[in-house]
Amino acid sequence: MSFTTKDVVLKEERPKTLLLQKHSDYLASYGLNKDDYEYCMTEYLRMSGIYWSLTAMELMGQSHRMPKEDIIEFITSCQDSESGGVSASVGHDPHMLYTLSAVQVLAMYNRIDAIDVEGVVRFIKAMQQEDGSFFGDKWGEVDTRFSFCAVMCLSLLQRLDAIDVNKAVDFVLSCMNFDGGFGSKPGSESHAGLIYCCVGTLSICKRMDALHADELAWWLCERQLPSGGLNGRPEKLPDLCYSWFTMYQSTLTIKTYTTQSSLSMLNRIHWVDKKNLEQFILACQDAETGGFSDRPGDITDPFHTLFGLAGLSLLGNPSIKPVNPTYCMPQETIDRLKLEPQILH
Ligand code: GRG
Ligand code: ZN
Repeated sequence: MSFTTKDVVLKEERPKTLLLQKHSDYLASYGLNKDDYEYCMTEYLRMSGIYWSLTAMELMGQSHRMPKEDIIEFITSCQDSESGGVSASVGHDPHMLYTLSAVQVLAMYNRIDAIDVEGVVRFIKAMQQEDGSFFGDKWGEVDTRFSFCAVMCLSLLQRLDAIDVNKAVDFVLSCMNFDGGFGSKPGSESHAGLIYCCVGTLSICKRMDALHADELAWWLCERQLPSGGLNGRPEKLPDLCYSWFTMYQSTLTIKTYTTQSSLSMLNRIHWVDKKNLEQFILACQDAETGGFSDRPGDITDPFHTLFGLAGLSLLGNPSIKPVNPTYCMPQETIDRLKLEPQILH
């Protein structure tokens, strides 16, 4: 019996430099033709699409190319006056994911006044359950993603006091696995995206002490494949977005290793090879259309474009503005709001 590693091979003719102008043009023209097939098919996540595009543009110093007033008006029209939640698009059901995206966008624009803040707080508060978990919407799906949406959104509104934070933390901790990672609910498999959500929740609630940093760092290091890319869980293909979701934990937890006593373990696994990861991210650019895709050669989209740029920012690329690892928003916005998510030193 043989074991094969699922991975990709980077071609010699791949993009090796950062094509900033191309990405700015790509995002500026995205959605200009409302009849585009892809644009129509993504209506159900429009609000998050605006967050991904605007954040990417902000990180490139290009947000003036986005239609600010139209975006703010769209957000206002997506708030449901009854529940207070925000939907992905006009006439859709309000949901935690889109409520967060709306608040993130308004926070970047410094225009929180454009929505009914008390309504948002009421919506999020109503989603919290007795065990501390959160529903995504009135239909009752529970997921640690929604815990993260709740605390991030309320912290941006300076209203964390509206929910039971201790219970929210307890629920997230009940989703921790033997490997130090986290899943979507108690007993669910560890996944890099959900680890980001759970560690992010602990970071905002200043409870990073509760992490099992040793086990977590080991699991995260093992996500890097020979191509330099990272997968979201064992035996899966690498995907650019996980460079963000995993790199994030690296900045929060693995730093501890390099400065403290567990160097021996790090030396065996060499956590993430930054040079290789950078090459993988750059290879996910499309030199013709602009934008980044999940893997080299695939079709680009705003989601992977944000995480490509944010990942390069975390790797220290000087032509991209610093990104906050917890909020995935420009550090300058987080500083303006005087937010101080916890980071392990
Ligand atoms: C503010 C950046 C930011 C995010 C808000 C929505 C959200 C909070 C985080 C999403 C985290 C995430 C990507 C979770 C992944 C969920 C999951 C279990 C995906 C599995 O999908 P598959 O099976 O992918 O298609 P893999 O790569 O595992 O094959
Ligand atoms: Zn992806």
